[in-house]
Amino acid sequence: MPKIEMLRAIEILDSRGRPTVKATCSLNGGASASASVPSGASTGEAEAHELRDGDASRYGGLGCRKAVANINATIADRLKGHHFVDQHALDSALLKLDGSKNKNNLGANTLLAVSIAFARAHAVERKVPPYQHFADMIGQPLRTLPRPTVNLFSGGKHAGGQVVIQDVLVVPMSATTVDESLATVYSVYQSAIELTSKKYDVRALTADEGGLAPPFESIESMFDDAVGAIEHAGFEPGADVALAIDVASSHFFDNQQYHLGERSITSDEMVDTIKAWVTRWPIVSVEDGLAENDWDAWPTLCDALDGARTAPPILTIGDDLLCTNPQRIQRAIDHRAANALLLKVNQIGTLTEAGQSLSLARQADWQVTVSARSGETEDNWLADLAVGWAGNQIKIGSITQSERLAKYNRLLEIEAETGLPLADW
Ligand code: 2PG
Ligand code: MG
Repeated sequence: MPKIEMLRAIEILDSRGRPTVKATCSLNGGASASASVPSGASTGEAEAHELRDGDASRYGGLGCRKAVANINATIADRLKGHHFVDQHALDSALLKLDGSKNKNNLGANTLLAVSIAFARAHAVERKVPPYQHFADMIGQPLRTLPRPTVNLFSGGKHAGGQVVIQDVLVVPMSATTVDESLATVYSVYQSAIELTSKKYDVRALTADEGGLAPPFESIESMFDDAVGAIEHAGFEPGADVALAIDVASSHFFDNQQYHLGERSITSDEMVDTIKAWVTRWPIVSVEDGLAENDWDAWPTLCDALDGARTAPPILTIGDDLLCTNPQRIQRAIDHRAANALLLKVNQIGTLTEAGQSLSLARQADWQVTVSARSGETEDNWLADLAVGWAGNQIKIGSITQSERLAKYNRLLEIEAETGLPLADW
């Protein structure tokens, strides 16, 4: 049974140059491992509390020294020398120490760093790879590798705001391996650079997750350009490479209206708009098509997308809507508000709670996309988690920045090691 010998944390910087937390956990048998936590920009209201120092003179208030001190003092003092039979036991102790509903006391970023560092150290102690340990944690066998959904174009809060929707992603549909998926995405990404730099007469500039962000005239031209890039790369749109979108619509919903550039429309009109998009373009997944608290309209969207196409089926994914929170997921299941979960463990704060979210989604026969955040580190645990928890898809960002590549490269490594098949759409 693992006994915690040492817990230490330091403040490091994420891909936006903002502070975040890295924790190291050592067990008495000598196993030791670290984990760093990511951070979002287009965050949901219902996310667990991310603890920041609030001292405006340092990193504009974004420092994580309090979170680090919470680990080095409060948490280390209480957990050192204690045995934890499994992840659930460790996470329960963390939740008890925090004692608040929303991780307001110690911070979800603080708890997650410890939760994942412990999981990894435990995997080392068990002499199994982290992906195997994650699978054992939820009592499931390894099944498949997650199909990559890769950021091509960016807007919204991750770019200059020229278009309100946040991501247009490409999904290699006919690829049968991670390796082939990434080679496919590379060709599409290169042709998108070529086409958009000519069309908009700008150098290819990238947004927070590496997506291209030329001055698109409209949402529609963003979709047209994505399809153009797929064709120019020699693939058949929809059959070989499809599109997924993160509308991130909570961030342009105000006064019961969706403010789509010059147009302000109602929830019903937003559903009609999205339905028209999926009819016109080969879109197979719509994340946060509606705002996080527009609960009444979500079942209409889910129905509309369900009926829009059967092969391949269109996912109605909840991100801000669900915040990887079991209560919100249960509500969405009860109301048929979505049929897929975007799973981001830092939205909830511990692996155990994220595992509960996963299991609710699975029981409802939902698909699960395991997702990174827009602020990431070079840590690669996300790839192991997505494999261990058999995510149907993985969303990491584009294929250009090292904080993203760390995860893609880890997926390639896991593929070479396990030979697991790629998940079907
Ligand atoms: C999202 C994520 C990742 P952020 O909205 O899905 O793209 O963004 O981490 O900023 O919430
Ligand atoms: Mg999102």
